[in-house]
Amino acid sequence: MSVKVYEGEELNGLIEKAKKELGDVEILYYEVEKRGFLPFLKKKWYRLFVLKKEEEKERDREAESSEIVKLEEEIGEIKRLLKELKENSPSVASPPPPVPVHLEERVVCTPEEFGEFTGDALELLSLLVKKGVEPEVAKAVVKEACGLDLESEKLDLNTATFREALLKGIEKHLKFTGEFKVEEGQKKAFVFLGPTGVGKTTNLFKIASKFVIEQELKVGVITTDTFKVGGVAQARTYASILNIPFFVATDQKKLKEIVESLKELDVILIDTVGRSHYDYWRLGEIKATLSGLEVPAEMLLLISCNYGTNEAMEVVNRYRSFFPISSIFFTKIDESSSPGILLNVPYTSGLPVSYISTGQRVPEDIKLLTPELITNYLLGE
Ligand SMILES: Nc1nc2c(ncn2[C@@H]2O[C@H](COP(=O)(O)OP(=O)(O)OP(=O)(O)O)[C@@H](O)[C@H]2O)c(=O)[nH]1
Ligand SMILES: [Mg+2]
Repeated sequence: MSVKVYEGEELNGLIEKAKKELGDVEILYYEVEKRGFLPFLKKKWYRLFVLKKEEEKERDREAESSEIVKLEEEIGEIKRLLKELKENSPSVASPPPPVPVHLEERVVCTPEEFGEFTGDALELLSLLVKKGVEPEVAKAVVKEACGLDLESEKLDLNTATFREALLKGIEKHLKFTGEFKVEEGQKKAFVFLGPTGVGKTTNLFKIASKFVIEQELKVGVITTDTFKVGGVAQARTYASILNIPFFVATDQKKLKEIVESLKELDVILIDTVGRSHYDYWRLGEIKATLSGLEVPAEMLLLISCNYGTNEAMEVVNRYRSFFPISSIFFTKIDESSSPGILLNVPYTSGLPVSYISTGQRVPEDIKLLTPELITNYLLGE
């Protein structure tokens, strides 16, 4: 393969000459310069570089074959490495495919935890743990429905169904307030307490509506929440929809005055500002305002079912150190897949339970908590 150079004064003539001599050619490039001594007599001088077409093909073929050689060399090297690897590695069976793990199956009763139980009791315990019930709480509840199985010398259910067993255990270990009631002539207040956003305001109006519709009582609402932007407006709107008198108390003195002026009312519902249970200073402020309340009052602590049990117990313990909590009012069960909290918190705290809110609609999304209802949630019915 070689490049031929043609020189002359006429470019076209050079190309013709190259074609004549070499046949099919590829023009690579050309140069031009001016030759002559006198500037106005200078002539163009061309230098044409051409390549014979066959030579071009040959050049491609050469490149291709050198690529093939390179590839063959690489394949040879890979084969050699594979052979080496096979000879040097110990002969082991290939590992088994991974076993899929199902989330549900991860929660199992370990013999250490539930070693004293057998049969249906063990099955019920497993189910409760899957629903978020703490093992210790589950054991205490299930034990109430157990007798000794003579063959295995372990505890097994002595009830016909899981439902019966749970009802027995829940009735024994949990306290229920039943529907809130106010005796005739007895003025009573209900204070809605709890962390931010648990549903204090909305659920206060669900209870207000129960008093008005089911017990035909005269109800008034006081909010002490002047902190939340739009808080007063939210409460005022609900109050006007339900046609309930509504007041705002900014401090202890104001609260006392309002309550004294509401002589004709049977029930006063008090909404409070949502505060983090870690904020002792703010919880102290709520306590100071409520000290202006001089009628018998029930302190309701609202707990969202979205909380984990430890978090919920933290809320209970901190609020309890400020207020004499009379019952736990669960909220947002519709947003939770772990109803175990309904057993864990009342069992551990010893506090009675009152209601549970099941959605956002006011006033319908509320239910009275009963052993049957908790059993339904736990059994997924
Ligand atoms: N899904 C669901 N949402 C609820 C439930 N109860 C209340 N909510 C919603 O939770 C949000 C907060 O409710 P609020 O009643 O304003 O809560 P709060 O405790 O008064 O809030 P703060 O005053 O800010 O502390 C609202 O959007 C309610 O509609 C419930 O049971 N389920
Ligand atoms: Mg509120």
